[in-house]
Amino acid sequence: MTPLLTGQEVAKHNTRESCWIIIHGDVYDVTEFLDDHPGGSKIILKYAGKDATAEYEPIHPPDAITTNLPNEKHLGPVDQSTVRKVKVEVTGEEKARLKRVEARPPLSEILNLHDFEAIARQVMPEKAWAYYSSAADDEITNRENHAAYHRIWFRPRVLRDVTTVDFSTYILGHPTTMPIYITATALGKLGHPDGELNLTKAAAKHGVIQMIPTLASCAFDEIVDASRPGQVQFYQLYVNKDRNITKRLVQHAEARGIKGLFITVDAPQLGRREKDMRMKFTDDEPDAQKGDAGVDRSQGAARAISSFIDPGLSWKDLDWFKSITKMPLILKGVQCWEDALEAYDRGLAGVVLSNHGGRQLDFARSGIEVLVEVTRELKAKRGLSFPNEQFQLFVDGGVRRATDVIKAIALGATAVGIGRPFLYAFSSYGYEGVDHALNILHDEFTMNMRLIGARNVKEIVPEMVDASNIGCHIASVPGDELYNSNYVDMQNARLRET
Ligand code: 173
Repeated sequence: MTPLLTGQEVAKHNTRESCWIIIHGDVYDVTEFLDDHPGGSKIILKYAGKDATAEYEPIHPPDAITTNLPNEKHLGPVDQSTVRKVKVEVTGEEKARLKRVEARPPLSEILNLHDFEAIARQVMPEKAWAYYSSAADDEITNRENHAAYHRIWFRPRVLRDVTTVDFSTYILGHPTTMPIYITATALGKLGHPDGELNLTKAAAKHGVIQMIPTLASCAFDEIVDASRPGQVQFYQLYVNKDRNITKRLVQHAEARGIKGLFITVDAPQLGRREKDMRMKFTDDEPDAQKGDAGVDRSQGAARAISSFIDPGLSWKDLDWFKSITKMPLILKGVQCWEDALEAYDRGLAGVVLSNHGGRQLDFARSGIEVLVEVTRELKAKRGLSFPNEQFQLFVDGGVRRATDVIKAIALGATAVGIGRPFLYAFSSYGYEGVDHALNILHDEFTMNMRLIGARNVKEIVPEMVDASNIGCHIASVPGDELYNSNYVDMQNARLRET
């Protein structure tokens, strides 16, 4: 047996000419990889000769390093007792944050999904909060996603004996206790060390479906392994320029029992998320920001790790997907009826009407608004009625209340995706937070189903909502905060000083 490497030996390789790092107790020679690292070389060099696990973990799947480095660069395990812990200086700011973590209210005081966001904002590391909360450009669509629900009002029915209400339903033929699913969001470990597993466990307990993201912090297999027997999971796919990689991912997902493939179609290039960009995940100096790979490294973690996504993806690729998998195919990120119709005509299983949580095209309309035109046009052009088992419509973005979900169901959605609220729940309270969030939604469903007079999901019908103003963007366009804060108010005439 070769003797274990020591921390002292590793520490000698702390330069661009010879750069070794330790991740999860193993030593890697990354010298030749430095300029290929999508996140830039600077961030690696910061850990040259040291243990980089803490920095690496939240933003890489655990196997990223083993799959990207040739075998001979894996130098073997290090004797952990000889590794000097990288001293993380606890700044005053960090101390203050830890105090705020201690000051979190008990879950019993968290009354709604907004509360999780309010707490997360105060207790999350600043970078993580910036990444989760950020959205495209002026964040108009991000806020419109929620505001759009304010343009839909209820027309409840009364005297219907609502002693018991049941809001369970089926998504792509699979049962769920509520007409929602946990949608895919990247980089779960930025918010909590257990990352996406918090969602898997809570989804199991509540009988709801989790969509596993391509860019999860936890390994795909880890997330599937954490599921209970029979627990249904979907997979969100970013399509790689290298279709062999995509094929491997898709077929592996299918072999592991994934029940639906949600292909993201709204992100040929990642939107500008300026809150994220201002945080600069990398410590690159300004002149080092354009790497050899042409990846602009000034633009936050998301941009850096998304350079593999294929902007060349097109309708023509869909037949290929059908040829490599039997999983139902759903397009995630459809934004007008024309594309929904195309998806239907091409025999897909459904579409998610989504603008990616407002993180892509600013001034994209909300999913709920698009839902209204999609049901109208697909009825007119193909005689479809919704909800429809053969072609299912989903929406996501801006959902904070069961009333939001009920509005979408009334308008023909099969189910609604919820993303950020669950991230905020586990970032502030771990698994228990997600459990509590799902309890809140459950209670809200019970009450609101009673109040609108629907005993089951089938009884939530279009007549129960007035969405006639949904396309009216005059009513509640959110303020343009960046612009407003720069605008200097005009002044009225004043009296002279005496
Ligand atoms: O919205 C996102 O942040 C997202 O989808 C993404 C894409 C690539 C890398 C990281 C996150």
